[in-house]
Amino acid sequence: MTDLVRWTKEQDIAVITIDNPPVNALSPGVPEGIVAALEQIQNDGSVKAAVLVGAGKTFIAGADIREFVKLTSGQQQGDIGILPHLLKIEDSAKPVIVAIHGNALGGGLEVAQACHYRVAAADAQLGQPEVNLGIIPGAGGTQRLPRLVGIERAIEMCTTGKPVKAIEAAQFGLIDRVIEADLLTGAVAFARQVAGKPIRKTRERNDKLGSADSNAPVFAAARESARQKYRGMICQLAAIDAIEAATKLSFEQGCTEEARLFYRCLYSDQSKAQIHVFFAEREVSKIPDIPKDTAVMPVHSVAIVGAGTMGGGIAMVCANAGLPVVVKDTDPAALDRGIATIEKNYQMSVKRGRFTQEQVDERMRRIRTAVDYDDFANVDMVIEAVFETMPLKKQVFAELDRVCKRGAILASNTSTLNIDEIAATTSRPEAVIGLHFFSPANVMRLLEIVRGRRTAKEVIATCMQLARRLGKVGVLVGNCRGFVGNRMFLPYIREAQFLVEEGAAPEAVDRALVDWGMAMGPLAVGDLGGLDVAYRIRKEYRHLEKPGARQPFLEDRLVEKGRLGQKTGAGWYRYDAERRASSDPEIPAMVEGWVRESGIRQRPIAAEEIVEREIYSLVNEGARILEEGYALRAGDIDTIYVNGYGFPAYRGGPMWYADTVGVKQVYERVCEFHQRHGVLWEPARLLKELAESGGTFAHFQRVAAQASD
Ligand code: T1G
Repeated sequence: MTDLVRWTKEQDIAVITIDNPPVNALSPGVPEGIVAALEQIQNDGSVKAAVLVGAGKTFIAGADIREFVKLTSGQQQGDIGILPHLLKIEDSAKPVIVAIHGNALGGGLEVAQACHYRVAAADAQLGQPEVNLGIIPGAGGTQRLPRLVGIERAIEMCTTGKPVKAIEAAQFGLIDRVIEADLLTGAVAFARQVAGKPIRKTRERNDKLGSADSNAPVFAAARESARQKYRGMICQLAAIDAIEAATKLSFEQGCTEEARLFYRCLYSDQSKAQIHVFFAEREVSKIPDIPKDTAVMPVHSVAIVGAGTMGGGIAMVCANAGLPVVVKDTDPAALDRGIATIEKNYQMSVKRGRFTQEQVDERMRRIRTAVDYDDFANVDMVIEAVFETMPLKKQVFAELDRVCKRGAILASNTSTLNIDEIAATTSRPEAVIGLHFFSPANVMRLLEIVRGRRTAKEVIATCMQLARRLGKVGVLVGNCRGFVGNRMFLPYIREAQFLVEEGAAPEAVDRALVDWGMAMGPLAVGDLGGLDVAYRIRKEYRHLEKPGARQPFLEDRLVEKGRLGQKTGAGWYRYDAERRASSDPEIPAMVEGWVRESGIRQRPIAAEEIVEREIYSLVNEGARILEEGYALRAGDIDTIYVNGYGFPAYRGGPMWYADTVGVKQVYERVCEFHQRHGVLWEPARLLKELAESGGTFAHFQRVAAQASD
């Protein structure tokens, strides 16, 4: 018995319990504890079989990822060392039945595969999510899983990383029985039924491994699809290689090949970046001056002002989380359009199998509409999502201040406007906060939570918790222009225009970033969001630009020609009725004419320079945001960019990427750009400091500059 693993007896059945909160990770001592318990059980003649369970809310959620960081950072030598313990479980003379509740992920599912039988609660989830960390299963999962479920299912589970529900897993043989009633009682009863029967070891089952001829096209198709779906990533292809090894080699040789592929992935920059993203996404909820026990206000009802694209998406997010929501719009026609869009989006989700029709009906019943504030008096939270102008926002917040109960949270979905200025129109600035959703709000995981100068800690704590309830990654940011995400995005899309002015074709700019890993090129993103949006922001804030700063002009010209992007069928690209993009032969001619007028001399620009100028513009502005205290950690910025701006997780986010390249190298390039392109490339003080001190962004942390008064 160790303090991580204990066992008890239910008459003739032993129950081995893993107790390593919060997620029963396979930390050092856990695999050893299971094996030690089994050895004692072998010697206890009164025991016929053993059931393996997890204490708390879940079974094993995988290997302890922190141990990987110790290995790859050189703090620790050796290997993860789980596989030998699983062989001992499998070699138990008495049947071992795993009983799964919550999650059996990664090493947790590998433990289950090494057991002789698997039972689970109906809502349990089973998966091999290692690719989300840039690795592959490393404890025999690529060898045992195909033996249990066949190669195609194994490939799908290991390359998508998506978990499956126990009921589905039972249908394809991964689970032997779904227990509807009490799991432990059901598992012990099941163990009694199988006790004494011949034991089947998973590693000896080869009936589902197919033949070289039948497998070859499956592996070829899987590799082709992985190359397209996971552009630039190595782990999915490595997982396919390991599963193929299972069909060609003995179990032992297959495990050796799996280990070789596993460590190659683990020590790759891609995996280090993805593991950084994993922990950064969990770190964002830790706010230095807001302790974990800060009071959280009840949020049982939400009202939304504005039934446009954002208002409708936010209503869906709330309804999906079980919250009753009222959507108000002054214009009944806008309300009808808003509801129609919500219904259309839900029908798409039904088509894609995300929701059943019953679930959609349930959600639609939670959404009510209103043309006045009558229903706002008792709501716990209001989210304003009206047109992005300050006068309108101020008018709405003055009205909310009049009609909403004391204690209600008043939030704005503004993406650029000053939260303090909005809050100042109310008698309760401490209740005002920014909740910046990203479009489409019902899809994008990111939520920027904007702290105003007077926002109360309880309001912030409540919104951080609400973000999790809404299935969002909530990141706390300071109240500066464009907050964090959009403030960094401004120099990024500006630099894209400068690159075209200087001679790069629009397609070349976008292709360079997409080939590098971005989900979409900066110019195509402009077309998606509408070139008029950035045009209006540029105009509104031109007076705040640095004196003598170069101004981009191409998008202004496009907008003035009515080319607003996808919504007008033309922007940087031309779009057909299905909004598919194609190059527009008119663009090179127009650009050439406008550039000639400007006197800018054009030159060939390599993809490498395009990527550096784009990504380093993010890093430089990110450094400024950190030094000014508008973001708490570099990891927060990385979490924002990976979840809100299509930044590849396998590059870790802009700040992590800068550390990977080397802050000194980034700084030197930024200085060169400063020389060549002027004041907009002035290096951030923090970038300079870290470059000169040999520091990294990963360790830079600063308490939010704005402590509430
Ligand atoms: N290792 C270490 N810490 C972990 C962990 C893990 N596997 N999983 C979670 N945590 C910590 C997390 O950092 C947080 O800490 C706390 O637990 C709660 O997590 C050998 C190679 C299970 C679905 O990829 O997906 O096995 O911030 O906030 O929302 O082949 O955690 O409180 O200090 O996420 O309820 C494969 C990773 C590993 C699953 C629960 N397993 N975990 O979600 O809680 S590789 C995974 C999750 C592997 C083998 C291979 C989720 C969860 P803190 P949380 P949650």
